Amino acid sequence: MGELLEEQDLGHWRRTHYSSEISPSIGDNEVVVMGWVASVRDHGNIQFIILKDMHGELQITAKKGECSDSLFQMAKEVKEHSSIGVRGKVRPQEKAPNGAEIVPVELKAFSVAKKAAPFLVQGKTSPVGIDTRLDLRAVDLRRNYLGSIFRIRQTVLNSVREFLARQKFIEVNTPKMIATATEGGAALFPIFYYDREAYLAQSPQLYKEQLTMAFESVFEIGPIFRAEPSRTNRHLSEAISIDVERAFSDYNDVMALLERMIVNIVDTIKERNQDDLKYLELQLPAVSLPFPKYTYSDLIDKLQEAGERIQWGDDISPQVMKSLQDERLGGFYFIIDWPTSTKPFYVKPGAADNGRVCESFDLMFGSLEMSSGSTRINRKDQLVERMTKQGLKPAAFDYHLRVFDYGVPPHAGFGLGLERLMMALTKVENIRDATLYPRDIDRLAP
Ligand code: AMO
Repeated sequence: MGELLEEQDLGHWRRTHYSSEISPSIGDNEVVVMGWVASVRDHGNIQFIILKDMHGELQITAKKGECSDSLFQMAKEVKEHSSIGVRGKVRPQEKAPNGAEIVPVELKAFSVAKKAAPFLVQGKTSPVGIDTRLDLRAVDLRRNYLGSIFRIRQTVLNSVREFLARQKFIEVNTPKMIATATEGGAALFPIFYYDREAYLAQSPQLYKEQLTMAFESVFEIGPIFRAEPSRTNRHLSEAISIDVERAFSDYNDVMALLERMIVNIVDTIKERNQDDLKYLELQLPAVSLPFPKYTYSDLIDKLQEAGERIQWGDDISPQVMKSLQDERLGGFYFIIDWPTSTKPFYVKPGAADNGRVCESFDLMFGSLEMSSGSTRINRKDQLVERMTKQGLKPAAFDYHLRVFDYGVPPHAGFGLGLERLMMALTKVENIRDATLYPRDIDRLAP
């Protein structure tokens, strides 16, 4: 590192413009821009620095003779990923972002990159594997590719909140340290809770159901914890779930709500993330209402016809789904009416056939499960019966069962995995890239 590149404090410097606000129309006024060095190009007597900030990129052009010798030397030494500020003037430049470049008068290096990162900010694909990137995740997240992915994620979250707010839903937050399991199949993370054992919540299920008693329509966007010992590209130990629950509704009503919510998300991304879609060269999935619905029983028949050794009552794995060569199963579709035995205790069995099939659905995208939902049991005796059948001890759920003495409304809801939805929307192949700091069996840091 050269002596000129001494690190300096922010001091009185303040940004006057973001990269996106730099244009030839600024004229003769001096600007102050700040960000990170995305790339440096050395052309002998000219140094081009591409500076990246939260809104995009701009070009700094340091020409020998046009700027001071010391500034020119600094521009020569500054490395990619360094955090810098530049005071200078704007000059029209057709080839630069926004048709303008900055002619620097003063350059401040706030924090100099000590090492070359193993990946490039501007590279759409990475030369190194995901584990190397995750070890330096905050730096990895500066890559333009991930910037676009996470801006789209922000639109998804905004659009969900706006959509549900329009329908008068109340956003809630429920405890993440809990006393009992709710989702039969998924494993729990035990924790020490003072002198007792407790668990990290697998889902806000029982709380969101209870809250329909007071607020009718509730939703939560928050973490769910699943001890998933398998290493796959679609499981996280900590994921974000968009949980929705609505009183005086059944599973058909919430399926209709869910599909409209997805269409609204896709439309909102098209409207608000045009630059990101262009950069990613991304075509969002085609969505039209209503989404196709297949009953579980029909799918089992189809799978058996396709030669799969699957029985009625088995879960349908992504591997098995891949054997169906049906183009209608490429996008979003519902699998409805699952065997009651495959679903958790709170799911309402149907009226026919002694409740063999329950009022439940999975929303799929191709072979990837996006969401599960159902009509819920709202009568205490039925709930106790289902718990007992599944080998659970009703006494352990006393805190929950007790509210059923006070008029629990008929209700239904779903949980939609945010990262899974991001995989469907953005074609991210590994779920770890749809979350900032993934947690899995091998990773607890950063
Ligand atoms: P379920 O267990 O099917 O249902 O979870 C709902 C959705 O959450 C997402 N998801 C995950 N995403 C990433 N990694 C994981 N380990 C993981 N586990 C689940 C999936 C899944 O479809 N209480 C019910 C929902 C309800 O009925 O309201 C539930 O938790 O996208």
